[in-house]
Amino acid sequence: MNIDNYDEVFQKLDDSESQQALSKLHKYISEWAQESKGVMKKAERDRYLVFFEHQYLKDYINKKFSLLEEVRALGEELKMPISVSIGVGASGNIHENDAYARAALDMALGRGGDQAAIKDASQYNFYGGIAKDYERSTRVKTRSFAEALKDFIANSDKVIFMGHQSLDYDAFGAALGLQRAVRTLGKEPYIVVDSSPAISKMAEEVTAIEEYRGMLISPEIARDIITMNTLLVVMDTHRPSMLPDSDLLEKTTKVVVIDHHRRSTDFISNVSLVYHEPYASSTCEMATEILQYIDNDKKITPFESKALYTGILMDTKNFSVKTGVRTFEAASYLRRYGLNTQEVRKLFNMDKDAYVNRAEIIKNSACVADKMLVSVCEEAYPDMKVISSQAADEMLNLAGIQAAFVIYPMDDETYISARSLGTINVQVIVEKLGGGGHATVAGAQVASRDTEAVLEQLENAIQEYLEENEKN
Ligand SMILES: [Mn+2]
Repeated sequence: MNIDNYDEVFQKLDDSESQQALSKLHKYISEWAQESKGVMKKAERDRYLVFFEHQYLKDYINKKFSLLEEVRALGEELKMPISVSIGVGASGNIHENDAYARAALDMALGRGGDQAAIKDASQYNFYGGIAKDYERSTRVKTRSFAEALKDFIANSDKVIFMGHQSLDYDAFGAALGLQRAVRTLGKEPYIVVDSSPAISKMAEEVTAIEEYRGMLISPEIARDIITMNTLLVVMDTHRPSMLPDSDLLEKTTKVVVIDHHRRSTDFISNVSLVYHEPYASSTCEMATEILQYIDNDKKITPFESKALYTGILMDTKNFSVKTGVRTFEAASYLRRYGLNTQEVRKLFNMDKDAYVNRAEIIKNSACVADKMLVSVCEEAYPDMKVISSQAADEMLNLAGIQAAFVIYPMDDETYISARSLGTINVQVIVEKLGGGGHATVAGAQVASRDTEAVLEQLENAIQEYLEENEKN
């Protein structure tokens, strides 16, 4: 069990307040352990170990790990982001359960904390996960990651950046920013691009810049030039299934992951270095911070600052969600290095047909539950992936709407685009249909062409989600 945000919280409280809060926490945890006649040990200042018999696990599950709620209430009382994360190992022997519990706790923390994860020999199950991702003000992690990344770059023959499939401005912008550090350190950078329409305008601009000649490559070319000594930087995802070419992971010994999505159960396995911050607004925010710690004499260009800024803008919906102090600090750094915000606006101009189609999707939406809209499309419009996510985003501007879903057919499957303002966790909802993402931006691909059937599955998932969160 981990007390989340320990340093943040206890730095801000005065001595007597923090003593009181700690003893309350200790009491809650000890009472919780007694429910199963278990044993509790404080392992570190922010870590507890609890041992209990397997027969009591179902009671904890039935009560939805009531400790989470109690601690959250204490946090609200103190106006501090106090929460606990619980990792449970079950079904193995004591040795195996220890390892499962640690893995489960990592998973709970990677998903943003304030939740319980249970791991047994075959799977993970999650409970809770309501608190928002709180921003941490300490940058120790960023600095040490930047140092390590610099070493990796300097000791590799070249660097290949790879974002997720259907590359977006966040993945692409972060790669365009970080390739500057690679050049400064005297190595050749490459960026793997697919034919994603979402980034085509910026990709055109890249091809027109002399210095970038040959930098954008297809997955096929990446396979050709990668060696065991090439650094492969995976951006804006940590799931092998999301990559345009996951075989590349096997072709080098050096894989780095930079991502801000909540952790899902499939994490790239052979990573050398991970920078995973679910509280960060965007990969571009993380990349901007990293650049500040890789001491460049040669700073980023105005074009690169635009690319980074565009990713931040996309993922925060114009600085309205997941935007923290560090997001604005990153933006102000970019402005200092030549960001031209009017240039950014041109990237978002859209043609009339696309605009009309998007409006059509919004027009056809209906309430699927309180504060939630869903629009089902029988046919996909051109550039459907982009238009559907824009439509879902746009629906959040409607009064009283907290979450929006767009369902549409794509090849032999049905896709769901899900967006939320934050109070409804759409990640948890689409996970029930095999999807993923994070609390405010998520999606799923269902192996069925029957959009009505998928709508029904989504309705059930929403119902289940609402029942799970009834108390809150
Ligand atoms: Mn992103």
